[in-house]
Formats: sequence, structure tokens, C-alpha cells
Amino acid sequence: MQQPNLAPIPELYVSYESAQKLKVEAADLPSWDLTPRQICDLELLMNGGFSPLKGFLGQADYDSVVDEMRLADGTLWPMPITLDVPEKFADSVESGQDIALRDQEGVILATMTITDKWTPNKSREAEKVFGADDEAHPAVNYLHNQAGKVYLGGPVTGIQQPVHYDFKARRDTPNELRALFRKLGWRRVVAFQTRNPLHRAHQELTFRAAKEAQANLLIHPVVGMTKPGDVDHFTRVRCYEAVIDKYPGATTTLSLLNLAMRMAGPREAIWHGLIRKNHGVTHFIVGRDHAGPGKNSAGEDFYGPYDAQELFKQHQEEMGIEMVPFKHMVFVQERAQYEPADEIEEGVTVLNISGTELRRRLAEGLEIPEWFSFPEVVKELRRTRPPRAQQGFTVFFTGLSGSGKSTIANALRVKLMEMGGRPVTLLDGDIVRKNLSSELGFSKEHRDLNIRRIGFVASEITKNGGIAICAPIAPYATTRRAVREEIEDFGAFVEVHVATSLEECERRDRKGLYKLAREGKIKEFTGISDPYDEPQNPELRVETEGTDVDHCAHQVLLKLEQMGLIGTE
Ligand code: PPS
Repeated sequence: MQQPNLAPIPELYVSYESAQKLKVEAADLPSWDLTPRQICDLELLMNGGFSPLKGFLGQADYDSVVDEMRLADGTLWPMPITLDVPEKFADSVESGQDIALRDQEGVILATMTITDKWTPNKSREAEKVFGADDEAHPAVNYLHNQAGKVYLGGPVTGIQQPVHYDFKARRDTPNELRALFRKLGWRRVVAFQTRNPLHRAHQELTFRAAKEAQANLLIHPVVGMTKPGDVDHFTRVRCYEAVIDKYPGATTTLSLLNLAMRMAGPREAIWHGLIRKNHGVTHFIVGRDHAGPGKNSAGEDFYGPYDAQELFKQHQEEMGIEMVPFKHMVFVQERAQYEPADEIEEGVTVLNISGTELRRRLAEGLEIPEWFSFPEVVKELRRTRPPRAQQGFTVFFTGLSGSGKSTIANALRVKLMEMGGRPVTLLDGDIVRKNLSSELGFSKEHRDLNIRRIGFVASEITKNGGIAICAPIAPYATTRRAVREEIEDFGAFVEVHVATSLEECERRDRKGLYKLAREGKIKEFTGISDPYDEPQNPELRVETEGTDVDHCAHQVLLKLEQMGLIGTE
């Protein structure tokens, strides 16, 4: 079973001449601008990474994949690869019709013949594929809050690969990797999937895995989409390039995979294995909590730590790729080396630094010992993640109209400017609505757009090392979460709930709006005729009743200090 078949795998591209012709014809077709996740999926569909899929799943295949982890013809395939679109676009196209699939700049990458159009039961998909209909799971959150309502399915005709400007030489299609393995004479190859920087423990375990499997090693990190909050792939690739030199020469290679992960644990492990098989790999490392999404909304793990290994083991024969189970490696101080945790006798000193502890040390500028990582890797991580006191961040006030958000935000702005060091920008609800969002009203759609615009500006400020203070009502939890995710890629997001009660806001009625809302003269007024989702876990909740503004602003400052975002001196 480990004998590789390194013959080329079928791709969905047409010849260069046909592609040129098709591109011209496709310009007249209805066209769909692919989302970043769909672009990743399309790339792997077209280059054979998702073989045997020939396009986005139709309804029969979708139902069968969701229920049975198999295509309708019985072939093992664990992940629904679907083209989700909004109802408006779905209503404008029919089964039997061809559509053009474009990237975000409008370049036509492929055409698709629509064979199926349906409205999926997303809760069922969440339960079956991700194990729970719980939006704490990033893919379930995506499914409910980002993906369109309707799915289109049908075969894809590939015109060109998505364009990448970064690390071109490190990206390989399945056929390019197959050709490389043929050329190098690599008959057994073990792949390591990762979305994190490699530290010494990973290097040790991958090296051991390769020795055990008597195979060469492919470091195959995901650079498409990973878990929100992960280290960006630019930094990671620089880290991988530093680590690749630590392996014995000519045993190991590095290639980047433009996959959009779903964090689906056991199902994801099977999916990852099939993708690697398509890339000409014979063995695949499955670790503890493979592609784990973190905790659910009850604070528990979504999957058991070895569920992925179990499921993989059951299917590896059929998949034609063998699992090398991940050994949890720890550092034994007395012997100054990494060893599998389950092989260590009592009484020796075991050292370990968790991901959380590493982030804390980076955030606080603390030492990261050489036994844990390579100096080159630590240097890259420190460049990207300077100590928190030097990073940009966003303070996001949310609360009812008249709760005191703007007043506290203003006081905070002045105090932060007094301290100096970083530029401070206030994006107050009213100011934003005068400038950035002057054409918007208060429908759900418009409020979402308003908050997303604020989030976009705040994320740019945060990325560039500034402080953004936002003070809109931001009544919807899902929109606040989306903004948080966007900003946390670059720095801290500090949500402050200004928890003044509706009764008190109405009693103050500083702008006379509550009266008008009660009289029905203002429609969709937050708290009266439009909902406000109270934040469940804000970084800080401030009560304004019986407390002066200065004190509230001071509470925020203390929180920022406690989070290491501002200096104490
Ligand atoms: S949102 O929901 O976050 O987009 O709202 P925001 O941009 O913060 O704007 C809120 C200010 O607009 C005034 N206003 C209303 N608020 C809520 N609902 C309705 N229908 C509405 N119409 C006008 C109100 O003065 C809010 O100001 P603040 O500063 O919150 O008191």
C-alpha cells in the first residue's frame, strides 16, 4: 500500500489554446466573484488536490458526504466542497447554465456548468460534519454567518490557476510534487501538515516519523486559510525556511499548500490524508487533536484528542496512505533531548512550553529558551509579534444609544494621548455616520455594513501600530465577532460593554431620540424596536450609573495595563 503511484493525476484544466478561447467566451456568462475560501477550494479542485472531485458538489454528493463521509458513488470523501452564493445571485441563474468563476480582481479562473441548486440545511451540515451546531466552531460560524444561503453544484472547467505573488517557488501542484518525487527517486514520503511555526519538538517528531517510516519528509504547511488568530503565513514561511536547513541534507523538502482549513478534527484528518495522497505522498503524520478547533461554547473540546487518529486508522487501507501517529514530544532536561512523552520514566525533569505560554512570552517580551525553539524562528516571531506594549490595538465600546460610550471613549482618547507613544484615532458612532457611512440607515444590513467599515478601518490602524477607539452601538454579536477576528490578526481587540440599562438610557434621553422611538417616529430603534445582543464575554463591562466618566475611562486604562497593552511606568 505504501508503493507510490507517481503517474500524473487528472487536472480540470483545458489546454492553453482552449483556455484562451474559453476565457473570451466566458466574459459574456453570468459571473460569480469567488470568496477567498472558494478560491482556495477551486485551486485544489482544478489541480487535482481534491481528486476525484470534478467540481463543486451537487446535491446527491453533498447529502451523501454530509451523512456518510462518502460521495454518492461510495468513494470516501469527508468534506463538503460547496459553492455557496446569496439568494439574489442564485435566483439569477438556472440549472444547465454555465457561469464564470472569477477571483477578487475579476480574473476568470474557471467556468462551471450548474447541475444543482439547493438550499442546504446548515444546522444539519454543522451537526454531521463538525460534530455540533455551535458557532464557537470557526467553520460553523462561517457556515451560518459568512456562507451564502444557496449552494450551486456542477463540474468545473479550469482556465487558469489563481495568481499568487508570494513564495511562488515554494508552491507546488500535486503533479509538480509527484514529478519532484519521481526525479529525486523518493518512493516513500511522509507528509507533515501544519498551520503553526515549527519549533524543536516538531522538528524532532517529524525527523523521527521519517526514520520510522523509512521515508523522506515533506513539510507541507497550509498557507490558504487557517484558524483565525494564527500566525500569518508570511512569517511562518520565513520560519519554515529557517528550520528546513536543520534536517539532514536532501532528506526533506518544503512545499506550501493553498488549502482553506475547516478545523474539522477527525474528518479533516481524513481529508488532509486524501489531499496528500493526491500529492504523491505515502505516509501522513496525524497528531494529538489534529486540526482541532479549540473549545466549544460550553468550554469543552469539540473532539477527543485521539479521535482523528482513530478515524484515520479505520480508513487508511481504503485511502492508500498510511498514518504515522504523532508522538507528543517533550524535552528531558537531564538528557537535554526531546523524547516521546509516553516513553519517559518517572523522576526526570520534563520541560514543555504550551502555545498559550509561548504567546504570553512573546507578548510580554520574555525569554524563549533555546531548548524550545531555534533562534532564527524566535527572531521571526518577535519581528511579527513585538511585545504587546509596542503593538497596535483596538478598544471597541458597545452599548445602547445614550449609554455613555462616546463620552467614555473621548475621555480615554485624551488619556491615551497624554501618555503618548502611539497615534490614537476615535471612530465614534456619530462621527462615522457623518463621514464613512453617511448614506447608511439603521436596517440590519446597513448596521452590519457600518460596523464592518469601522472594523476595517480599526484593523488597518491596529496593523500599523496605532490605537483605534470605536464607539458604535454595534448591536449584533455576530458582527462584533467578525470584527474581532479581523482585528485579532494584527493586535488585541478589547471589547468594552458600556452596560447602562435601557431604563437609564431612556431616562437620560440626551438626544430626545427614545421619546421619538416610543412614539414610533423613529423606526428600528435599538432597545425599543430593534434588538441589542448583550456581549457575553467582553474584556470589560463598565457600569455608568452612579459612576463618573473619569472613573469609567480609568477602568479601561487599568484593563489595558493588565493586558500589557500600555506600559506601567
Ligand atoms: S449601529 O447600530 O452600531 O450602526 O449604530 P451607530 O452607528 O452607533 O449609530 C447610533 C447613533 O445613531 C442615532 N440613531 C439611532 N440609534 C439606534 N437606532 C436607530 N434607529 C437610530 N437612529 C438614529 C443614535 O443617536 C445613536 O447615537 P449614540 O451615540 O449611540 O447615542
